Amino acid sequence: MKSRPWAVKLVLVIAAMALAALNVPGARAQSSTPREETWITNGAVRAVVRTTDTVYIGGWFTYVGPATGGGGQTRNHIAAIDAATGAATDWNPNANNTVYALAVSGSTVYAGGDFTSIGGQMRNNIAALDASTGAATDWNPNANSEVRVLTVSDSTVYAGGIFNSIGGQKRNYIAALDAATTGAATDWNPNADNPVFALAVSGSTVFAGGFFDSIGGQTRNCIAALDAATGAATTWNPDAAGGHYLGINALAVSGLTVYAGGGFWSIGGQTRNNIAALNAATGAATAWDPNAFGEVDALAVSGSTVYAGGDFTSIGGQTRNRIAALDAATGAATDWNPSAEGSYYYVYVYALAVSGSTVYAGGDFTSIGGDNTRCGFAQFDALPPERIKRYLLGLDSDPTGLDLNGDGKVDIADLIWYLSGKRLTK
Ligand SMILES: [Ca+2]
Repeated sequence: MKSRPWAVKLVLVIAAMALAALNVPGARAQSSTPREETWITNGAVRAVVRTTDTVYIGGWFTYVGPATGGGGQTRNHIAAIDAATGAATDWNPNANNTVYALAVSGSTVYAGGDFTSIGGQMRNNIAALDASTGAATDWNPNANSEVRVLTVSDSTVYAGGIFNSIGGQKRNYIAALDAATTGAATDWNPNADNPVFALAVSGSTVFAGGFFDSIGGQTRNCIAALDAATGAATTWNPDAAGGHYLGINALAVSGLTVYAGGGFWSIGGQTRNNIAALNAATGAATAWDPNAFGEVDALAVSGSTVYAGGDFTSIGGQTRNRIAALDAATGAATDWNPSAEGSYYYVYVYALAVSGSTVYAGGDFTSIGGDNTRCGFAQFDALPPERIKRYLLGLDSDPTGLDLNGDGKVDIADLIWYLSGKRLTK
């Protein structure tokens, strides 16, 4: 075999450049193809929360199982997926109707939805579940209508939704519940005039989004910042307006930026279609402008990437069907393009979660990332070069699938193998 040292050198230089490029913090090369082993559902996934070793999902499904068919389990509206294997664990709270919201704190999984029984107990629309057994604890705020969003901060569980009473008190659409007691509402009472669908806590501020025109004692159109001590609206007032349907469905806070998604044509004093970044101090829209064509229903921020889900068909200057990764600096869509598709006229990605180099997506899609067997739930891992880099740097100890050239070890040769186009893995 004729040796070509110049070609070897070129490949090594390219590999070194690629490795250097991959070392940029937050620059994560994500696979657009979902992990095959991770189980799917038979219906929409509305909430996804990842803990150290478990991915909790909620929605209106009644079954979870392998995408290849068979071997699944009945799981009504809520399930736990083993983060390592992708298969459901034995955990089975068995809700009798939709779970819209999940939040985890320590050994407790909080669930919100429109159920009347869960974890073996009668629980109206909100419950706390033992993370080991799936049994409902004594915590029982008893909401009179749907709970759509939950977030936990220290000893407080914040709830938003369509309810007018919760935790033993009259509370319109938003409440703070004592996590330590049986779920009693605290004195905190922003008293919105319409539903609250998004919450994010940052320090002593609770950011709220939804369909309201007033909250915390002030006129606030669909988005507000509330004092975590008093419940009063602060002066922060991005004032969402316009939209085929006007509302804020998703909020995410990262440093001094509040990302907002929903249906709107202007916010923070600027023209912004359905997604925006707002200064956390002033409420003004930053220059970031991905301009989504269609609603944004889910947001997740990780490093220099903002993941968005919804029913949009373009965002960040690119055609992107319902799921996209956006550069947090420029608002441009990255190359990541799983494209969620479905059998309905409207298809949504409702929930996103990021953990390390893994992205989880939930929705009512029946195909995503070119996998036509994948219904409801998908997991996206880093591309092999990114994982090889992390493995070689000792940041990840899992060599599964990284020996691309099949010589029994994972090293720089595998990166070269991938970059030379001999991609053994998809
Ligand atoms: Ca190898």
